[in-house]
Amino acid sequence: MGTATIDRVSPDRTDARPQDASHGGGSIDVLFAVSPSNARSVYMPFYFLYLAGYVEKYGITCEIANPHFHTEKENRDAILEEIARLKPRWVGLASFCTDYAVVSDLAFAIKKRFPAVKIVVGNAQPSVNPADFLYEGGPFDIVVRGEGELTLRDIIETDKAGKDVTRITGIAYLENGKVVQSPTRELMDLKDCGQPAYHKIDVSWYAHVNKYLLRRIPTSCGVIFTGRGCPFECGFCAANAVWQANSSDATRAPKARWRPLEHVMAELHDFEKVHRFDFFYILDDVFGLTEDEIRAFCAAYKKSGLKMLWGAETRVNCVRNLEILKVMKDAGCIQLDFGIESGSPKMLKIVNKGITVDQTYRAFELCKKAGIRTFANILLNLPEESEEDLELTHRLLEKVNPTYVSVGVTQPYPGTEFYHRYAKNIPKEDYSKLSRILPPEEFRLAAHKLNLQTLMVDWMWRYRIDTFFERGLLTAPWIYWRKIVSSSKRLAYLRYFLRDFVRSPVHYIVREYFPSQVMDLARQSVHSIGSF
Ligand code: B12
Ligand code: SF4
Repeated sequence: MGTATIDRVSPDRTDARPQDASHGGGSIDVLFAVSPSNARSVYMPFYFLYLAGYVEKYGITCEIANPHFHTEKENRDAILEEIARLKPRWVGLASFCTDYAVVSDLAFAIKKRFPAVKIVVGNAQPSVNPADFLYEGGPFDIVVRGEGELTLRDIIETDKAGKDVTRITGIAYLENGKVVQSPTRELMDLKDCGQPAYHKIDVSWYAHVNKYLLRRIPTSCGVIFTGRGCPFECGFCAANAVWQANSSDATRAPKARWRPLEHVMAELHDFEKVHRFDFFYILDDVFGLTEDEIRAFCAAYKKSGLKMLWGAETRVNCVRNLEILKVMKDAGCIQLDFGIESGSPKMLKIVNKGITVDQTYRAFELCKKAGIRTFANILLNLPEESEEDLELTHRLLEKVNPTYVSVGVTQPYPGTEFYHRYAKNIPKEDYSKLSRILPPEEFRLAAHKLNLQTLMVDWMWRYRIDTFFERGLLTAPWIYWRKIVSSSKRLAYLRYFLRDFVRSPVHYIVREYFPSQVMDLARQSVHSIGSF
């Protein structure tokens, strides 16, 4: 711990001023900079934590600029100051499609002020469409496609040795005005991956109580990955495109890999003993692809003696029987999140979800029997969706009665099957419109004519707030309360409950008596959902 990071410029901390160059002030190899639009996300920048953890093992010096100011401008300025202070040779940026404009603006600002700094960009959007980042006069020097650890290390070591970085596999670059992609790099063995570099950020900032991680119940919660990749191919998801961008087409490298359990347990140990999290959430693309994986994880966790409660993201076809759910519950699992998407068999087929409505019934019934909370993710605006399809989803939800429902509006993100099939070429200038909260009509996939924004708000209210009080709290199991009472952060929890106690009735009254204002409320909250 203790390395100076830009977390020190968080406005919420009393020692919140940038450091001067007194720590040495020399240049470092790479500074990773979190997108100014993600500065207040409850999710840590996992991509940079993994990259930093890996390259550091090989003597590459790096830091993570992770400011937490409220405005994008403040965050951008803080990052620029951090570059001035640390003088990195490379700056690493990460971009989704939705923050493409923000990340591009940051890159231009970096190049303008520090023309000698080289910029490497990775993550979902550069992986699925490197050309968005490589054009004449553009600020990005190299795109890393897919899994980044091996490629980034190669880039920095090759560059340091004064050799030609364009020979490296897994990248894209601009040559004579044309985008050139080098051969795809093999996926790494996750035992070489090592631990995320938590010492590079202020983890305590992420340990604040919030209800967005273990969804809808207030927790101080760490997020962990036990593996990478997913063998399914849902039409709305670019996960395969991201990870396959790194696998050889000829060998069809395995799409799902697991970290060694001892690495996972060591990370969980630090979650509880060092960072004082009370809960953790497994954010694998799909947790529990095989029953063996679940059993091994639960056995190792029980053996570790750690006491955090946890939840995970999985699929209804991975919930195979009551016995395996009991094993999970016995190991501290309190909630499972499922992408059930729709109650219409026709929609499930179009989505290529690989699940049936019956499997959803069964999975929810088994969870209920086992006493595990259920979180159902629903998608509206699926291709060719009719009002009858929506009705079937209502019926499914009424029947399975999830503990909590989350509703999203399908968007044709680049890299997805839906993008190729329905969206064709969305100009990169329009990526920021790909919003699931306030979806624009131009990305309508549904056949019905219902207004997408109103539909979204209607469903959100119908399933999210049923009562005068935050439903998440009312449905929390007793082991949750036991955990809260025994937590060293019990006062922080109390403050959070009191805040929700006041907020929820206010939201309820607004919904009941000021329906036309509800849309405005949704508009205003779009940037704060899932943020501190
Ligand atoms: C977890 C997750 C989230 C989390 C956390 C995000 C976070 N902090 O990373 C939350 C819930 C916040 C989230 C939100 C959204 N997400 Co999301 N998310 C994911 C998910 C499931 C896993 C990402 C992850 O953390 N993987 C583990 C880490 C270690 O891997 P990684 O991030 O890919 O990083 C590796 C490589 O990409 C590469 N790399 C990444 N960055 C960099 C940078 C450099 C310099 C280098 C060299 C390499 C590199 O190296 C890393 C290590 O190998 C992916 C699906 C998937 N499986 O990829 C979707 C995914 C990335 N999300 C997606 C989308 C669309 C969104 C939203 C826009 C959805 C929405 N409208 O609300 C928002 C955008 C929020 C934002 N502006 O940041 C899309 C992206 C599509 C696209 N073309 O951009 C994906 C692919 C899923 C999908 N629907 O298709 N997401
Ligand atoms: S939505 Fe989940 S199950 Fe479907 S392809 Fe993406 S990661 Fe895999």
